[in-house]
Amino acid sequence: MTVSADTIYALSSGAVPAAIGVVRISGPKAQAALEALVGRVPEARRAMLATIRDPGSRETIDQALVLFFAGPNSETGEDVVELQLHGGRAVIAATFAALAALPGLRPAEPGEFTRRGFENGKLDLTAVEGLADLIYADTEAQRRQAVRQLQGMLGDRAENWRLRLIEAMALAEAGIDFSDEADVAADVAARALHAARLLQQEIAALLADGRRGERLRDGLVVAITGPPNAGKSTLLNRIARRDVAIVSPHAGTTRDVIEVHLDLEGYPVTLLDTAGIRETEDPVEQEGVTRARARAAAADLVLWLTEDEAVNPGSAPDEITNLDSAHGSGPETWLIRSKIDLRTGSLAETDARAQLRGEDSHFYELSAVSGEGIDRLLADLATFAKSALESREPALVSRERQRHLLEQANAALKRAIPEGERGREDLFAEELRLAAQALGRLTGRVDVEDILDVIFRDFCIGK
Ligand SMILES: Nc1nc2c(ncn2[C@@H]2O[C@H](COP(=O)(O)OP(=O)(O)OP(=O)(O)O)[C@@H](O)[C@H]2O)c(=O)[nH]1
Ligand SMILES: [Mg+2]
Repeated sequence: MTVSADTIYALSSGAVPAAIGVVRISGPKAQAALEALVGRVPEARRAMLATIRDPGSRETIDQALVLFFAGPNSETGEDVVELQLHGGRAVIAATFAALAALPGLRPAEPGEFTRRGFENGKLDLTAVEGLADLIYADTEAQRRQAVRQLQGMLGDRAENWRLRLIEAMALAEAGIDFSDEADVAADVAARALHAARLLQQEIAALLADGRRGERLRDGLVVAITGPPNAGKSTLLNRIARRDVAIVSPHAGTTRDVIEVHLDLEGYPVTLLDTAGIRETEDPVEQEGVTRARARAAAADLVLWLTEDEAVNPGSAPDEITNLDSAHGSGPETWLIRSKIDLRTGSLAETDARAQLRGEDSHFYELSAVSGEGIDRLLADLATFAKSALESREPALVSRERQRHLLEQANAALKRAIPEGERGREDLFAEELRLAAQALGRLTGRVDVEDILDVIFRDFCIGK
């Protein structure tokens, strides 16, 4: 266990003023700090109502609920004090001033509490990442995924693989040692090879998840594109239920890409409004069109919006085809006919045509002004997001860092297997070592100093 010399403190609850402000103190002087503020220390893990006083002036700062957690049974693994104060600015400021005056105490850096927890073996790196994701989760599906990570679903599996790899390495090395006794050598080598094959299959299976975890963490991207004036910005505003984008009868209003984050039945979707696609002399609009095309090509789904009544699901407009062919297989595209409130024909007729087409076809007719047809689009978007992000097996990989290390382990195992088959035990063992090292980095067991800063940087102070 690492014992830091410094004792750290921070406001761990949200912005003040608030009903309650939680100040946490962690480190070797935590207990002494509590004694200085309160005069006594409650039984560990028992809440106590106490008067918080400035240790210098003895002036009362606040009445608070205080808790003491004796290390190593605490979140950081060190002695931890929690003060549940009234969440007023002056209360927190006076408490901080009192703490700062005590020897050996200093304000915490962002993520420092969690970092101490990691260094003291309270949670592995994948769980730390899960904790960060949990704090930033916007939707139910993201929360569920973050909780899985925090609970160690990926970390435990990686650690299990790493231990099995170490066993296989030991077998391979035993094979080298027993090379005089051919039977023994052949037997242990075969066992090591079998273990490596199994591990490689398991890691490859985990990686073959269509990047669902990463997509869930980042949110699916849905781009609204189409000719100028089709009503793209009006549709975005309607779905966002606020005036995010400027709407005007002037063709070529939108230039920048505008993003709105949606929670569709628990699934995160980023909806993009883009510049209307057309040939133009205006250099600013040209840049807008370039950006629109680029973002649409990289999206998970494109909504092609047009008021052109001649366009129908059978005849995809050229622009869609261009969008697709530019990137081989482009994103799935749904065709939407806008402004149906302006149409002279009756809506009953529209409904009848929708019936004929059947519910599967992704062709929509709607009015962003009257709201007609929006519900069906939103329902289908939610279904799309659900099927893209969810499957029976929850995805365990949620970040590029994790995928990269698992791919390294997988690649090392793939190189190891043919070496093992050729009886080159030393090369076989070396590749297994590399695979184990990659898995060790995933959970933070080895060689992690360089990546720690990157991970903890994203945390807030007090976490
Ligand atoms: N009647 C009616 N008018 C609409 C509808 N949607 C948009 N409009 C009008 O059409 C005009 C253009 O709407 P925008 O939302 O700015 O169109 P856009 O596709 O974002 O246009 P650009 O940004 O220029 O590409 C505005 O005058 C809107 O009020 C609709 O469903 N019904
Ligand atoms: Mg617009």
